[in-house]
Amino acid sequence: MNAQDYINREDKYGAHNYHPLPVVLERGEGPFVWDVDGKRYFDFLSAYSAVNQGHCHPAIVKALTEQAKKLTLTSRAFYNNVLGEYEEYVTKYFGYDKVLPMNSGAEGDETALKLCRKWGYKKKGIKQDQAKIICCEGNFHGRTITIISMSVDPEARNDYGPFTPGFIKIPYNDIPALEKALEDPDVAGFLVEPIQGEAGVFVPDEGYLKKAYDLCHKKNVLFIADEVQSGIARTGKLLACDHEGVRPDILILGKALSGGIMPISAVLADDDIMLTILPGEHGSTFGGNCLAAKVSIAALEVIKNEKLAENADRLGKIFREELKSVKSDMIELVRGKGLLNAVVIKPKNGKQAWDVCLAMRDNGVLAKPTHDHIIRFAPPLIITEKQIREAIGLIKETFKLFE
Ligand code: IF1
Repeated sequence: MNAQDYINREDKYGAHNYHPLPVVLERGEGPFVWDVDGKRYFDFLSAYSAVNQGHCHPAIVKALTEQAKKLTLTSRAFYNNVLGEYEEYVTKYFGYDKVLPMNSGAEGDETALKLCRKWGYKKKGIKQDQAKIICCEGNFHGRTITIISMSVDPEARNDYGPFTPGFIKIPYNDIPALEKALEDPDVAGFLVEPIQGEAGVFVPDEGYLKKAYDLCHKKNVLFIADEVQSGIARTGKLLACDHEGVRPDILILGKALSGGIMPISAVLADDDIMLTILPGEHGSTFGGNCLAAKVSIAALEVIKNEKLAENADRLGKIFREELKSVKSDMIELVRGKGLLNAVVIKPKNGKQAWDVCLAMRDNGVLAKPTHDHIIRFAPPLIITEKQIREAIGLIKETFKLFE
């Protein structure tokens, strides 16, 4: 089979809910992936920041395979000897009393919404079914019906109604709008991405998160951070909220919590909040499974041992500086934090971000456009300075082709 055969097969048997870049990958190692013809690429997507630790990190693969031979899943109907180890590890790692383990990021967000509502009724004293949660325009929190009820993106929402009520949508990066929304006494929480990913790596003004957090606290409203994409060293700190010294009341993690090896998400909170959910009131067959427990510990150890936050911070600065120096009238703007970056593309002679991504692919760098005119650049955080400089060279050459 050649590359086109693989593409045709997916096209024939798979639902058409994606429009992938035409490249067929079969192997990955560190910052690199190889296609079925043996061509090597720098991966500048990292599976949307799930592969922060690099592809097939040996320490994580080892944890996976060792545990896979012993016990993979017990369900939460029984105790096992590794879940508690993970729970202790992850709560101490992020500094919370308790963790609630789930699988996908969307499930993490759903869990946080349920937890917030529970707290609203049991602790804040909101009247039954009246709780509201503030969310931000331009958000991306996943694909479930409740989550897309928060979305303002027609592509994510069209023909999926009716939607879940109880959300107040305000503009992102807008403190006065938040202040106004917080006047409603039925508000239980404010859900926010510290950097908006899907919106095109939109970094809010400095101080936004801190001000938002303080306002929430004044009104006894939970500050809920979706760090599924921005968390776990991606932006140059363990959490993007750390840039402003904000400790979310509820923290949602996913993606890199497993290093991209399997779906693992988690919600972290202190007892006062987390213990409002009682046995039987929430759960998941696979959430907190034995395999995930061991994989996640290994994935988080890699982040610390290999100082990936520091690396992301240092190389991110180089990346932005280098891309800002490119003289191309297709580059409108370079923005981001750590190794979560985006280039806003000005179309030229009918050439769009998609065309740039195709040309980069030919040059050996994989990235994906978002919203037609933005390209996200997010390599695995284990990338070295030498490697990122080589990749930057390839990206620069690509832009030259459009001059
Ligand atoms: C897709 C974007 C990235 C997320 C945040 C929760 C989730 C995500 C902040 C849900 C997921 C994804 C999923 C992927 C595309 C993608 C994405 F372009 F849409 F915005 F990463 F940048 N919170 N993000 O970013 O996590 O349930 O998928 O595990 O195609 O849906 P999930």
